[in-house]
Amino acid sequence: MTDILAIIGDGDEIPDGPRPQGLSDKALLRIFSWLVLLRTFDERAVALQRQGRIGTYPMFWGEEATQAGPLFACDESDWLWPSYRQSAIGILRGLPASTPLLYRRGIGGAHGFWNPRTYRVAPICIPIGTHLPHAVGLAWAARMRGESLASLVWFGDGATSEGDFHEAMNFAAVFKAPVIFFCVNNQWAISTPVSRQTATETIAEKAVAYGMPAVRVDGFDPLACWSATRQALDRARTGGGPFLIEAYCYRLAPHGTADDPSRYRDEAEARRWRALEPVGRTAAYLRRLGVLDDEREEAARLEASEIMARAVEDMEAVERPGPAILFEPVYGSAMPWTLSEGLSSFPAEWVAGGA
Ligand SMILES: Cc1ncc(C[n+]2csc(CCOP(=O)(O)OP(=O)(O)O)c2C)c(N)n1
Ligand SMILES: [Mg+2]
Repeated sequence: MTDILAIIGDGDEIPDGPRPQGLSDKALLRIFSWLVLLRTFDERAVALQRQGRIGTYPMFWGEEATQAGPLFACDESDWLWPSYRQSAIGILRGLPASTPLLYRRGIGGAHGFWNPRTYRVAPICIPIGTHLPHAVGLAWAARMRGESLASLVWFGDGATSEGDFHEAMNFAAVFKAPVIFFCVNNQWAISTPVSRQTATETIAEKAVAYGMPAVRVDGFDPLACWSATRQALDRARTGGGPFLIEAYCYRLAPHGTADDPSRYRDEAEARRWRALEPVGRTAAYLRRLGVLDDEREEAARLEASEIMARAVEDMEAVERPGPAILFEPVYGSAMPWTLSEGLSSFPAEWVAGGA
C-alpha cells in the first residue's frame, strides 16, 4: 500500500500518466479554474489577516488539489464535510466568497455562517476529527432512506490519532455507509510530524483493519485526487460502502497565521516540496496537453481576482456586531441582569457594533 497514484508528472523526471478517461478539455479547465480560485482566496485571506481585517487564518497553500480534485468527482447531492483547512470549499458550490471571510471576522447569521442544507456543505469543523462520525451518520441515514448521496469528509494525518476517526471508519464499514474518508496527509499536525502520529508506514493501510479499501494518491495532483474519489464514489453509490483515500503531500505553509514552523522543522524540506505544488504544476501539465494557453490562464486568474475583490468589499460592507452578540442569541430577552449591567458598562460604540 505504499504505491502512490499520480497522473501529473513534474515536467522533468516524473513522466505524465495516461490522461484520465471522462475528463473533457472543458472539465480540465474547470478544475484548473477552481485551483486558481482557491489559491487566490488563500492568498487574499492571509493578506487580510496580516492587515487586521480578519482573525487567525489556517492557510491551505499547496492543498488546493486535495479540495478541487475530489469535489469535482462529486454530484451536487453529495455532502461535504470540511475541517478548518477546507474552510473555503463552499465557494466551489456557490457559497459567496465573502461568507468564509466573514466567518474569519466572526460574523454569521440565523443558520450559523451559512445554511448547510442549501449548499450541502457542513459547518467548518475545528475540533479534530469530530465531524467524521457526523459524516457517517448522514450517509448512513441517506442509505436507509434509499437516497443516492455520499459524504466526502476531509481530515488531516493528526486526526487519525483521534478515537472519532476509528469509530467512524468502523461504523461506516460495518453498515456500508457511503462515505469517502479523505485524509490529507500533509505530514504535520502543527509541530507533530506524522512519524509521531502513527507507527504504520502509511495511513491508507489502516483501512485494512476495518475491512475497507484504500488508496494513496499524490495530494499535489488534482487529477489523481479526482480519479480516486470518482472510483470510491462509484463504489459507494452502488452499495459497496466506504473508502479511505490518503492524499500524500506536505504542509508547505505554516499551520496558520499564528504559527512559526522554523521553530520545529527544517524549512529547507518545505522548500523542496514546493516544486510539486499543484497550481503551477497543473498549469504546466495542461499546457503540455495543449488545453491551456496564456489567454485561458490569464482569464482564470482575472476571474478569481474579481471574485475575491467583490468578496472583500461585501465582507467589509457588513457591520461588525458589538459584544452583545456573545449573549443575545443565548439568552434572548431573558438576559441575566449581571450581563446586562456588564454590557452597559462597555463604551457605547462597542455595544452598538463597529469596534
Ligand atoms: C480535539 C482537538 N484537539 C486538539 C486540537 C488543536 N489542534 C488544532 S489543529 C491541530 C493539528 C491537526 O493536524 P492534522 O489533523 O494533521 O490537520 P492539519 O492541520 O495538518 O490540516 C491540533 C492538534 C483541536 N483543534 N481539536
Ligand atoms: Mg496534517
